Amino acid sequence: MKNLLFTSLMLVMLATPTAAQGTSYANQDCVGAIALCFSRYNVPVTFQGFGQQEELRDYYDNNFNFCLLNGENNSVWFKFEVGAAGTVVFNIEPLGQNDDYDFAVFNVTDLTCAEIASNTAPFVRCNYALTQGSSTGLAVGSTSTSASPNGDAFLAPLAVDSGELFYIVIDNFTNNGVGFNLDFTGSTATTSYCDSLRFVTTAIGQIETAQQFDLYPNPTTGTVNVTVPYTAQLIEMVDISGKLVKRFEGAAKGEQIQLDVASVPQGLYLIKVIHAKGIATQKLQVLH
Ligand SMILES: [Ca+2]
Ligand SMILES: [Ca+2]
Repeated sequence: MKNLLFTSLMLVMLATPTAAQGTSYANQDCVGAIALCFSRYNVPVTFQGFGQQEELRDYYDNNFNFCLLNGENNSVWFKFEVGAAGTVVFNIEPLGQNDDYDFAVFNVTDLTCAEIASNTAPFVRCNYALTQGSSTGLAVGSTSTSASPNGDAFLAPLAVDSGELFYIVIDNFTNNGVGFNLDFTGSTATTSYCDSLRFVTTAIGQIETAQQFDLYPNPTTGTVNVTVPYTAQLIEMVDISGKLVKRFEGAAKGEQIQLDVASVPQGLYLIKVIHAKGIATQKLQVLH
């Protein structure tokens, strides 16, 4: 059935451009991934389309063994950075009986979202099993690391080490999903930080450009001032591997936020401003 659906979808997608319509979420792209802790989450959101960038189709086109044959359909991206080593399990429980969630997990340690987009970040789990209305994920007792449409709903737990960084894309095969629960509570590993679940909407075609906030001085040796001409939900400083260095929750329109980077190692960083219309990013050089 999934293969038939896949074939039909491919024909539709070949016939028409695949740009998503209407509202999407910044979290539908790797760069907007929400950092998770290993607890239980409720995600009552209908994700439609692939966001601003269709990372998975490009990835699939260049990775023969990647299981998500139809690329990125109706997706949302999460990430976790490992605190204490251990195992990771999770359960994606659909809230709707028609929803068939699939997923892939990428090891992005020492890499960035750019390596997923350029097809060089390794995927460590990939599941495309037909699981309409039922759960899928990683579970103790499972041994597979990848599943085709007729494969196992659950794959092997992931053994992770401290400091490693992983991205998870959860993709709904149907386009009218009503959300899911995401439960990591059986994991023995821990995470080093997590975000609140905040799904930032962005109108297609209206994502802000990198120049739309002020960042000075740059390069800097001690502090850097960030001024946003709009209300921002979150300001993040990440290193080039994607690891979070600093975070500032919320900034009013025109407010100047000062980040102290005196204790941050010299190097190149990204300042990400997350706001109602998307994510704006600029490079920051720290010199000492
Ligand atoms: Ca995407
Ligand atoms: Ca599935």
